[in-house]
Amino acid sequence: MIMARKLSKTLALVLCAVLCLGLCIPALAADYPSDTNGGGITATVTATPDSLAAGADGSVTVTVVFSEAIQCSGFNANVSVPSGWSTTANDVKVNLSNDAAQRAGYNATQNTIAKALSNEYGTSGDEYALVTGFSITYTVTGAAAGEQTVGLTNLEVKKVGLDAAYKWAAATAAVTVSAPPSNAVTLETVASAAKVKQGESVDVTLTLKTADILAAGTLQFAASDGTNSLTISGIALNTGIAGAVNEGNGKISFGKSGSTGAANLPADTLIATVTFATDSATPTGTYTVSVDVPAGQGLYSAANTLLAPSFGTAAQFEVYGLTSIDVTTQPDTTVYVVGESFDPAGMVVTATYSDGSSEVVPAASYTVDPSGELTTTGTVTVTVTYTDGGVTKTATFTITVNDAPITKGDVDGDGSLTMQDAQELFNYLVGKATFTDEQLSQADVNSDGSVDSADIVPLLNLISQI
Ligand SMILES: [Ca+2]
Ligand SMILES: [Ca+2]
Repeated sequence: MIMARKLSKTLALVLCAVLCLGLCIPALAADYPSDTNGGGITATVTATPDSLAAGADGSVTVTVVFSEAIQCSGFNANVSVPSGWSTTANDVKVNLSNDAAQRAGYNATQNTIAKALSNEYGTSGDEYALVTGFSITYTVTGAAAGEQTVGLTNLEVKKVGLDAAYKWAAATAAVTVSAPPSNAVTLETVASAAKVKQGESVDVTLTLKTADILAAGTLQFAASDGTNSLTISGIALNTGIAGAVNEGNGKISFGKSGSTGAANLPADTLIATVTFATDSATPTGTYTVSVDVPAGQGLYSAANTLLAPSFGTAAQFEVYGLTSIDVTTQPDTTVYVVGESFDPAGMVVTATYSDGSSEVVPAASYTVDPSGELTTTGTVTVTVTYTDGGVTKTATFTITVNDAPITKGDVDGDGSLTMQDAQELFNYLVGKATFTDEQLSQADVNSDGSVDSADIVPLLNLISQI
């Protein structure tokens, strides 16, 4: 009893609060949704696909799904149909949770849907239709570029038993139609290498991107660093291009005289491979490839319509070259005796390029001067020469070349060959002097094992060479 009293008291308070709110805010007292946002029921709209290629034919299906099934007696709405798109009565359908079939109800001419469901589903209780959403199938022919709005506007779903409806100003989705118009052609170039050493060549391929078929045209190729243009050493045309003419100076023409269907190149076709040449005089730097339609010329489709060319990202490549060489490791031997030959063993020569790169030069690739027997004594400059890409650079370093030690003829042992040595030999031969073993070794100039008169002429010859 006590609990019942408390419950009655609580109910009374709640009723009082509801009445007060109803008096203060009459709108909340309405027992049906009258706003245009579905009265709290959300409508999720999906378009599939949500994008199309301009000019394309196809279909787009739009589905409207309510966040909860609405027990209703009927509905009406406008169907948003973009220009050029179309639907028929059977393309717009209502989805019902209590009926596997979809119900059509559409006035295709007026782009409206309206349907009284109560006639079909009875007028009371669970017999009423439970609407879960709608579906619309559009037929698209030659889609126009731009963003198109599809779906339902001013949608009203009538609630059973009430002279009111759930309303949505729009239950629509956007379909983007984006692609080059059919009369556009994009020319894309790709370089075979990002870097080209002076003296080398680079191939650049040109690919056509278009929805049309290319039948005729004239194109002008170039590669420039902004000041200097490279020489074009060759153009290889797609074998599918009929009547193609290499006009020289980087210009090609095909399908001449406006003849339609001369080339009939489909989209994404490789048009040409252009070879740009460089030499040792080519300025280093970044070169950008351009492909232009010469003034007064054009590109034509198979239908002989003039195409509007645009150009994708232009190919770029860097021309670089030899800037210097350095002896980064000295040779193992830097001191020689006259008559010996310079030996580069152990020497490392490094080449540096304009792009900042460097590499060790193979020993077989550079030359050294002097080569052969060293004939000059003292400090001798050695020059290393290397040529790459037609560019020649040198590096120098020094070696020391000493006199050969005297092994014969220094009879008096003073470290040099003079007439005094001949005098000493003469004195020995006539018995006026005696020699030590070292003197005897030096005096045996002809190396025959004895010191005698046969050593005189060879000794005089040695002295005369000094
Ligand atoms: Ca001497
Ligand atoms: Ca001798």
